[in-house]
Amino acid sequence: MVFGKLLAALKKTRDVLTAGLSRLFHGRQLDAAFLEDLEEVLYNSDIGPIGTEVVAELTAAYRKKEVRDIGEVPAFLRRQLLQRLQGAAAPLAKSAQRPTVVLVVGVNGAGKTTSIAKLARHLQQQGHSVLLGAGDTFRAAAVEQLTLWAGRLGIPIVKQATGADPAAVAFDAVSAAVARGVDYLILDTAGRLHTQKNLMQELEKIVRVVKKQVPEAPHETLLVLDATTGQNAIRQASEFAKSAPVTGLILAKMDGTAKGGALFGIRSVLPVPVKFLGLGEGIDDLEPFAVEGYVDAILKFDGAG
Ligand SMILES: Nc1nc2c(ncn2[C@@H]2O[C@H](COP(=O)(O)OP(=O)(O)OP(=O)(O)O)[C@@H](O)[C@H]2O)c(=O)[nH]1
Ligand SMILES: [Mg+2]
Repeated sequence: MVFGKLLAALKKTRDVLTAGLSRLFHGRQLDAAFLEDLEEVLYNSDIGPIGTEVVAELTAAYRKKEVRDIGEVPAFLRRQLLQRLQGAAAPLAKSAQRPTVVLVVGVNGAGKTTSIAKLARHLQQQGHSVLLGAGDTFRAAAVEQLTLWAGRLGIPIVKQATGADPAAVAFDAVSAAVARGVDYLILDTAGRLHTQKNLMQELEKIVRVVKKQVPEAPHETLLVLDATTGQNAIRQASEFAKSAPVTGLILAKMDGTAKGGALFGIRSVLPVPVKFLGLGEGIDDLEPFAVEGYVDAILKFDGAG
């Protein structure tokens, strides 16, 4: 019931979008006034500027009489959203040579460590061996948190004391991953340093050190964004896009937020694939992103048609 979980997790996002749409469709016909109202509903849902674009497309199609009836609108919207997410899904990289190094970045509290645990579990279930690197040496208890997850999953972890140089941890972790021949090394990082600039410099240093042993690593740099923060997540995406070579996104906390539509805005500032969605705090609450599943989960509604 993979789809069932996604559908349940995205309920709030779907509700804001579909409640407005259902009201709008009731007893209306396709005309200029309807199009205006539709734009407003879409704009107020967190899909933002994409809504305006989609309505412009619909207006053009309406003028050309390609779309005549209000009953055709839901399918039109669905097609438009799917189109805008073309190429948005991609599987996690898998290097031909072990290990595949996955660096996980993001601001504090975004959901990095939890997502790492879930990702480790996901990879484990696919039959891969995994090693974790506790690169968040900044926050006390960060190493403990990851160690706890590693213990539960029975996955080895490379760590040093709080305050250690994260690049040194990364170096050790890559050495261990190479020596043990693990399939995946997942590196945690700190979300907060004294300044955002320091954070970015530290990430650059980690990348340099990782490359000393595995030149093509990290094979993935995944940015974890907290979906509940909506516009803030979009700002973070554009900040990280400037400094770190992000290869993919994990949108955490998609459950319990009405702002799951922020995914569109996030990808408009950082057009990299969405690799996973976080759907809860449990170890199994991570799903590979799939465009159709996502669009259907936010747009499934019982309006006209
Ligand atoms: N509901 C929900 N909560 C989540 C999800 N992912 C993470 N969380 C919660 O978000 C909080 C922060 O998660 P962490 O994984 O510690 O975040 P972090 O980015 O590692 O934070 P720092 O280590 O402080 O930088 C925790 O309470 C998690 O349980 C998710 O997909 N859904
Ligand atoms: Mg953490």
